[in-house]
Amino acid sequence: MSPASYQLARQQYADRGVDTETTLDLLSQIPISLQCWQGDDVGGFEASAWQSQNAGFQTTGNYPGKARTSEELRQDLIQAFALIPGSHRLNLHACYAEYSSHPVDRDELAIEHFQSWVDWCKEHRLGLDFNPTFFSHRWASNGLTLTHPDATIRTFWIRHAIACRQISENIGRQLGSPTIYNLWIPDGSKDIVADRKTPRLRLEESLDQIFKEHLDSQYLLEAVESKLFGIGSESYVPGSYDFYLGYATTRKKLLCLDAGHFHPTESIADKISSVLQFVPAILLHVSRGVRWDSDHVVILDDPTRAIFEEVVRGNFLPQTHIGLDFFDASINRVAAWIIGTRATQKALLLALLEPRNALRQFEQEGDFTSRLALLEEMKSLPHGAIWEEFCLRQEVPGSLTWLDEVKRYERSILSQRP
Ligand code: RNT
Ligand code: ZN
Repeated sequence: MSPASYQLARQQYADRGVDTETTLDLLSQIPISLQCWQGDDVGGFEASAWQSQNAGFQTTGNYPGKARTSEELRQDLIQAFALIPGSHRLNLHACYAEYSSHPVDRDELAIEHFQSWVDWCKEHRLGLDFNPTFFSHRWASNGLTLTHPDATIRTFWIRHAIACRQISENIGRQLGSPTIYNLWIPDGSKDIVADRKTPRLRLEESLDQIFKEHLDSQYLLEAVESKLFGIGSESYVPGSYDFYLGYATTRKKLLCLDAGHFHPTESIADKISSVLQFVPAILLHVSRGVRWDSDHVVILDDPTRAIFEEVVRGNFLPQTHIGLDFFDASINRVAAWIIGTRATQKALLLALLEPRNALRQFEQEGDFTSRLALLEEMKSLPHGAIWEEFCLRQEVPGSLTWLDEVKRYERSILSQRP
């Protein structure tokens, strides 16, 4: 029996034509892909031979307890998933490979190096998404990969990207749910370039080689991710938004929209209905940039709400894949996952609780006064009670009691990691 607070809230929404029961059902069916890299500050556990400290992005903070091995990362993820309502996915990077005997370089990676992750996902009923890793590697140390002028280096990265496609398809097959493969490269230039054209031509050529072999879209969906700038690529990024919008449109790829990859006042919410007229689907990298692409933990803020309002209002849920992309090393890393995922789900819930039909009708009739009044009215409806009910039905703590569990985990597990 649901608590009285839910019954009252349910009635208030029903009075405005919103059925909270359908809403709760729908919300429970929307998976969020949790980024593995939040658990170890985008480190990965590869053989140190390949690595070089040049991630292309900055993690700040030194909160104790970061995962040092795949086992620890999985243990932390289990704790996070236990306090997040619904059933979700894991988003893995190739630099989280595990070698049984001898380490191989990135262009020789195969499914065996990720089989433990796949088995673990199967055991925990999680979908698994996958990314080639073009950073933290000696051949990415000058910041160039698929646009590198040296064909040897370029082909090394092309081989890596192809290997990752095959791994992704295999994962999708094994788990019976398509793996989202997302390609992002760190390539760019710190200072003014004299030739913006050639690296883009090279990128197009590299991508076409990578995607040449046809793989089954029943098991594999492929996205490309643009960026405005990065640390060390302030002046020029060949894989810009315009570049990938054109690429995804002409090659029928998914477009990845990372909330932190645009001008600070530019919102990805408005892009959704435009790009979905031309690309088959989108991948969201839900993130929170503070003044720059800082990858702060996602919270229930206006930009995040606007993204999901657009997704729901346009009926775009079937064409929208939701992944998180933030990494904060200054707070408890498990709590960061939980806060960011729950905030994303709350933004979805608020969007689903909108009286869409009424709003649309006001708009069609030109009654913009009523439209604005209703939108404002909805903000003070008791959505907290609906969220609590959602958590209750999904058997996770609704209120802040989840934090007590994380604190216990911190005392017994995280604080034991030197
Ligand atoms: C980098 C991109 C990319 C990465 C992950 C680790 O700016 O946002 O998505 O954050 O692949
Ligand atoms: Zn991203």
